[in-house]
Amino acid sequence: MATNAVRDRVWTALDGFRIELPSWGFANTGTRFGKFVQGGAATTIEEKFADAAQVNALTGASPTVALHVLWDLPGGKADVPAIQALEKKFGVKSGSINPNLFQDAEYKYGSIANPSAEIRGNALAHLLDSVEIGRALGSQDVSMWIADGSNYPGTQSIRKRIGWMEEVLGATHAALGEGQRMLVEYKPFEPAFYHTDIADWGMALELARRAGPKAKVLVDTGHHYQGTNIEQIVAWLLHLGALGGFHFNDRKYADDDLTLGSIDPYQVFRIFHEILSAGNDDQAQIAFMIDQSHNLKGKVEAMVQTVVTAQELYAKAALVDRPRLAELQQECRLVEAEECFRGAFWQDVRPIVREWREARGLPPEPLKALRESGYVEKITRERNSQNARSEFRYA
Ligand code: LRH
Ligand code: MN
Repeated sequence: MATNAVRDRVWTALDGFRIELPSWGFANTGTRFGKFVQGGAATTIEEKFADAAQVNALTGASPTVALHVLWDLPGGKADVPAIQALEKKFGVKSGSINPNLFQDAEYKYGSIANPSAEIRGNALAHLLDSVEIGRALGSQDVSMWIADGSNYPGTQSIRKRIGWMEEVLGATHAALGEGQRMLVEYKPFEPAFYHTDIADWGMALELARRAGPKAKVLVDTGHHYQGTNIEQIVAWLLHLGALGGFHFNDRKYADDDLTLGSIDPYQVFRIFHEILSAGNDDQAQIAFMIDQSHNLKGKVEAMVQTVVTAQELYAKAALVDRPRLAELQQECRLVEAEECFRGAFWQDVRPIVREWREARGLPPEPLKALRESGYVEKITRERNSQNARSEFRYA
């Protein structure tokens, strides 16, 4: 039976834990080799808000949904009133605004790093639209992933492209309004396979710093080479006051976008420990977001499972006796320190988390509640014909 102290620490942690859902996580996605269409997948922004609201109602931890501009606001700023109506209807707010600078044909050789000043201008225009949309929706973050890069040595000037990116990111930063931030996401490769212009945390950090004080770094857990110590990067970014947020997912090999904690839950625990070891002010600045694509798992089910797993891993990290650990670390009492640290990870917090849910008027078992709600069957009936029409061909 958990002591009151343990229970209080877990409950306090869960009361403050929020994680944002990606609208695209509810839509039919796939790999370049295939897309397995699900009858209940969301194809409209209304359906994405409805699914996000369902996940929030079951978990109590996901009141915002991240939007990808060209996928969710194809009309740009003109779509803002419709989004605001959906926010009211479903009780979930728009979260981070994600520009799309990776799908238009003109961005074949890059967007903000493209040799063509005209194309860089078009990319800047899209970023400024995204800032405008964020301001109109009252969202804090414009979260940008730049897919730019090249596939063959010698085919692009890496140095010139750095300068071009700085110009565009500086102009974007200048347009940010009160309370707005821009998050710079890095990724080592894909879709570019020789060089990627923003490939690691150092490049993202320097570009953010040069853009200005409202620019921070976004850590997508799937965007690291094998063997990279991600929590060390997190510690550095916290130390530098440059950590803006996370895209959580999991991977065995590359940017697999699998569900959080499905491959390496201890990794997420170690990241949460670095966050919880930071001061409260720092913690408040850090946006927790999910960025996954559910090709095989049911999309709403996978999202509920992900939020529940994140809550449980955050609760475990909250159980680390940090003052004791600091003592043991200071005295280099290695095994005791490791047992103090890892011991929290071994703790089964699920009974305490269930109690917390009941105390907060939430279903004790969100996944079971989802199944019993018949929600997935309902949306599958409603959306099947729409999804049956979508076809995918690689070549
Ligand atoms: C790129 C990425 C980025 C999103 C996309 C859906 O791999 O992580 O954050 O724009 O996934
Ligand atoms: Mn991402």
